[in-house]
Amino acid sequence: MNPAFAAILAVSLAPVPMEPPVESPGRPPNVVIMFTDDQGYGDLGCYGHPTIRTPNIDRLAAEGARLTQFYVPSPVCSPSRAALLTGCYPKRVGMHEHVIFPTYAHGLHPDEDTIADVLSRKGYATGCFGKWHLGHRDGLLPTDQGFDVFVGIPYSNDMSQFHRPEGNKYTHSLPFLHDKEIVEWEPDQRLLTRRCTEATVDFIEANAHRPFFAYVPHAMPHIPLYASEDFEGTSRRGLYGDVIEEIDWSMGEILAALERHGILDDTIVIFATDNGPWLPYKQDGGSAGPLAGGKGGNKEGGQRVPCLIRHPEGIPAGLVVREVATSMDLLPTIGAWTGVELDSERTIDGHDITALLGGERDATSPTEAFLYYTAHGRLAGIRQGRWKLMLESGSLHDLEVDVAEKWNLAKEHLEVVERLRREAADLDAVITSGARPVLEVPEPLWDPAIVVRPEPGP
Ligand SMILES: [Ca+2]
Repeated sequence: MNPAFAAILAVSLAPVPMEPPVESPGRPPNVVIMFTDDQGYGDLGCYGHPTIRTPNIDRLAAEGARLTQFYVPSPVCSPSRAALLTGCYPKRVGMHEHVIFPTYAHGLHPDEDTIADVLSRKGYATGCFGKWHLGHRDGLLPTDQGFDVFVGIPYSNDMSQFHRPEGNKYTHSLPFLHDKEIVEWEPDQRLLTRRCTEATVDFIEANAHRPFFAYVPHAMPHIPLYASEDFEGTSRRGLYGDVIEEIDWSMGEILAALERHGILDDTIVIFATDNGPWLPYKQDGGSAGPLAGGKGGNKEGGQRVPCLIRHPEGIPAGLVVREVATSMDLLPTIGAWTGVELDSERTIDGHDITALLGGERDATSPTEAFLYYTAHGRLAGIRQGRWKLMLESGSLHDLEVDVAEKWNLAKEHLEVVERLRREAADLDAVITSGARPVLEVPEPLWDPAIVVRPEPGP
């Protein structure tokens, strides 16, 4: 065992000062959201992967809900993250036009109400541990968006001249941040999952006596893939599987920390991913299981992702939700479960899905229609009920029957095509007319062209 890991293990095995579980009846539940990067619908044991082992994440399915038709409203990182945190279509918050690159000056407007903002107002401790990717200038970082603390990287792990296997267009180095301070350039990416897990566990330990929100957007399995030496070479699915199994270890560490403090059942634990697998990277990309397509596209594999939610007070164990739900629903649903009031003046697109998750018989999705937007924010399609219409190709699929989108039924259902075309245009027009601006920040926090060479690895 390497000495660094031995030291970490020693710390994690050291007796934890046990505070008695807080049993004050009015205490709202804690919230943990793990949101991984570019992990496909098929990349978990509980979603049918034949060789990747994910017992800790699968535990959420056994003890909570597994959603089979859960969507993110963009097939790429930044818009998807904006939607998760604000409960809005990316277009409504101006974040629909692709991802934020290191030279960009804009980001999610700090006036938007993120999950961290609303929980913070209710007295929650809030922390973000992983990859942010919603703006990296002063005023746009996690600590400007409702988080008390941030540990991680400001954008994708490939956004560095040292870290892209092919097609590298970057000229600078990747920073690792604590709040807004650069603590390191070119962090050892083999340790990213572990470091962000340890920071999350430390945060839980420090805040176990009060309500908290931990947002854990792991940088992995976005390429380039890295696992720590304890995981590299240990899975049957190659490096990609090693990375997923380390993410599963991370979930195990977090669940164990909650159990140590007697607060697991007082915590809403959510696992989801920001978009589908990055297929051009072949074995370094994941699997969308039975779905067609992947990251960057509007086929189901790009936008339908795994989602598991454990919250014994609100969800019966082993529930499978087959209705449509979206990442935009998490903010209003968490609001309902925690008793946090959302700003009634602010329009959001997500819906409270506590009834669906409560396993109520015949509960149906409150999402009347779901709009698909391209990676660059153009309206691409609509789902309503069983039907999915893609606007440009005019193809119509019955997703209840044809999950792989193989059979175009447009000719047989011309009236459905016409109706969906109108509805998509109308809904998009409403979002566009109510859209709110991003914030541009003229001054960078660090020189975007800076190059700091990584330390040679051991
Ligand atoms: Ca992503």
